[in-house]
Parts: sequence; structure tokens; C-alpha cells
Amino acid sequence: MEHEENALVLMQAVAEATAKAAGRLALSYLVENKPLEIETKGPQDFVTAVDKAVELLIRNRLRAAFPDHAILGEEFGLDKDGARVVWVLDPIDGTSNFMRDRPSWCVSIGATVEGKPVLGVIFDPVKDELYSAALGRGATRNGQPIAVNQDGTMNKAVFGVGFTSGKSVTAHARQISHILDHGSEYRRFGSSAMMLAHVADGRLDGYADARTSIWDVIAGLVLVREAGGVVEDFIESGAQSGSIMAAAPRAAQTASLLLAIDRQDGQEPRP
Ligand code: 2AM
Ligand code: CA
Repeated sequence: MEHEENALVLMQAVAEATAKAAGRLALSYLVENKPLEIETKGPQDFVTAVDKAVELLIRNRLRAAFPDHAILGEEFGLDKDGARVVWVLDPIDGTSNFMRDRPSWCVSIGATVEGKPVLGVIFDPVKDELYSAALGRGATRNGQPIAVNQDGTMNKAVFGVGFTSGKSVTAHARQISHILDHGSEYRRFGSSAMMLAHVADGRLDGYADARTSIWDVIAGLVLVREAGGVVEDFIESGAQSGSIMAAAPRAAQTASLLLAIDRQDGQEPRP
């Protein structure tokens, strides 16, 4: 038991240092105006040479520190089957923002032990903010404890919402109508991990997204849970993608409803 805890503390320290190094590498491309070599993966879905370089940096560091662990990354996939510990990372979440030099992109590093999410580290290089959480150990931003927003007043609440090409535009419009009809506001950052980090520290009240990939959300989900929030996700089912919500307890019902609206594909359910 103590050994497990020590192992988690070590993993968290390595993940924090690695996320910072990775984020600073990515930021250096913007600061030094280096070519990004943008490729298109699909509609509104991009990858740059920086995503790949940053993922390689992270993989090399994690492999050196934990040779027995597996690594699953957005750009280079899973390196081995059957490991008890699997690192799950997105080198740049919010690539579309990154390549336009807009804020709201980050490095996201999470880990599962026997399929259960235990660790979440997100680094926002633009704001120089490091978010970190480990199962049962709370959540921090730049070393200070963070918590979800306790104010449940709907006409003060701000929800993050996600939309990915291929999902129902009608359902998305209904989600936004539902938020505005109840006096709340919405934001769409273009980075799932950043929105989750901002739910964890109370800057947002909740977040709902009908289609996410595990590397977009695992770290943020651990952060929100450890910051006292409520989450619904697909990760312990073993799936690599699905819908998620994460919210302060008093905003959780609305965030759940936003997913229900999407499931009904445009037919808003009765509250
Ligand atoms: P990315 O920047 O790593 O591509 C933006 O809508 C959010 O959705 C980002 O977190 C983005 O991650 C992610 N995203 C983009 N395309 C996606 C897809 N096809 N499936 C799931 N998530 C996607
Ligand atoms: Ca990415």
C-alpha cells in the first residue's frame, strides 16, 4: 500500500517535470517563429510537427523513468500491450489554437493503473500554469490547492461545451439554447483538457462534450474529481473515446442534461 503511494508520488513528480519541459518546447516554436509544418487529419482536425516532437520528448522521458509502463499518445499510439500502468498523453490539446497562436492549448499527461485513472497533469505554457492531481491526494495549480466552484447560481454559471466535426449540429445548438434559456453562459475553448482544468479550479462551472478521446480528457477528469467535482466518463469501460461531463456538484445536473440532449440527437429531454 505504502509502496503504491510512493510509486504514485514519483509518477506525479515525473509527469509534472515532463509536462513543463514539453510545454516549453511547444511554446518555443511560437516565440521563435519556427515553422509548424501543419498537416490536416480531417475537417477542423490538425497536427503539426510540434505535436510530434513534443510527444517524442514526453515518451522518451516516461520510458526512461518507467521502462515497464506502457505509453498511449495521440500521435504515436500504444507502445505495448498488457502493462499494469498505462500513461495516456496528448502532447498538445488544442492544436487548432496553438497553430493560430491563440491561447487555450496545453500538454495533458494522465495515467491509469489496471484501467483506473489515477493521475492527471496539465500544463498551460501561455499562462505558465501547472495543474496536478493524483488519486486521493487532491488537486493543485502551481502548487496551491484548487477546488470546483461552490456557487450553484444558474444565472452566474458558465459551462464549457465541446463540438467535434461529425456530431449533430442540431444537438449542439440545443445544448447552447438550454444553457442560455436557464440564464447561464457558455464557452468553447477548443481544448477539452483546458476546459476540464478550468472546471477543476472553478473558472468554469461544468463541461460537457459528446465526443472526446481518452488522451483529451483523462488528466482533466482526475483533476476535477480531486477538486471535488462530479464526472461521468467512459474510461473505466475500457473505451478509448466517448462522451464526458465534469462539473461542480451544484452544476452537475445541468452538465448531465447537456449530454442527454446530445444522446437524443436534437430532441431536448424533459428536465
Ligand atoms: P486536439 O487539439 O488534440 O485535436 C476541440 O474541439 C477539442 O476536441 C480538442 O480537445 C481537440 O483535441 C479535440 N478533438 C479534435 N478532433 C477530435 C476528434 N475527431 N475526436 C475527438 N476529439 C477531437
Ligand atoms: Ca492533440
